[in-house]
Amino acid sequence: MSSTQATQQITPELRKWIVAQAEAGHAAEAVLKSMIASGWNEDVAVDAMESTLREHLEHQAVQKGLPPGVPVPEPRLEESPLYLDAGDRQVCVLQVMVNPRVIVFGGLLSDAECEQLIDLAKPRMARSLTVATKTGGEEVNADRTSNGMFFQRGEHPLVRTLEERIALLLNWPMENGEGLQILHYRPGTEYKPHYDYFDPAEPGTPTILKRGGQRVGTLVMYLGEPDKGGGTVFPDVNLEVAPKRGNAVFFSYDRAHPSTKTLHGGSPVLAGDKWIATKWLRERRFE
Ligand code: PD2
Ligand code: ZN
Repeated sequence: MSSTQATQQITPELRKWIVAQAEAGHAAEAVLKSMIASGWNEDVAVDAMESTLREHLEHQAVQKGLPPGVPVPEPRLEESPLYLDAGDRQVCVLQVMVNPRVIVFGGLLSDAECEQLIDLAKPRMARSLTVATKTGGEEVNADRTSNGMFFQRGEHPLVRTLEERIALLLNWPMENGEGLQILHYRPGTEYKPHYDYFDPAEPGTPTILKRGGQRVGTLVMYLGEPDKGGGTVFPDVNLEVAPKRGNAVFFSYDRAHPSTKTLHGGSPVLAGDKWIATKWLRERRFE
């Protein structure tokens, strides 16, 4: 820390001033410039802006009756790297969106890993179940016409390798992840738009949350690409992610609420077969 940083304190008055500037519609860049012009150290100013506006947004959300936000998985993107170190692999950052928090990765898995995962899953595929929030059990869901299976965490060396890679990439403990789920979509099948967090209003949700808390993030990895259709869509922001083999889409949600804009679905597959692996991340250790 430089001597200026050590001596410049972020006072309550400064925080109030930052909020007032934002509410008056001044762009963050302009506010930062004027802070630096009046003698604030740039790092202190950036820090003050970020923390003040984050706290302000959180305060407003809770005042509006939203559940409080919780920490979520977040890759280390501060310096806008083209590649992220995921231990045994450098993963490309293809696209980044702030709200909703959506990140598209390239080359998370090799073609051989995708094929091996499909081969391991094939003998165990059954019509996909979703968690039944009414009861806390599992049920066949008409909105999800794919076939699927779950791997236990760490059940195979490849599964373990991927889990370690994902934990490093997303900066989130491996123990907080559910077991990998594999889904197979044939032509005509889809996964209608939904939220991945458990609906707090459903009676079965408290039981589900005892095991690891809420889901706070989803990583959908594309293992087998269809010829047409099958993109992952985010209807609130009109975003569609192409289901390219080896690539993945990550999104996080810090509260179980539509304000996260994480409504998403798997578009109908029009030709060919689509295979994905989904990793859901929980707040806490999932055992
Ligand atoms: O297959 C997809 O693209 C998709 C879409 C929505 C997967 C999931 N949700 C999921 O596994 O949660
Ligand atoms: Zn989903």
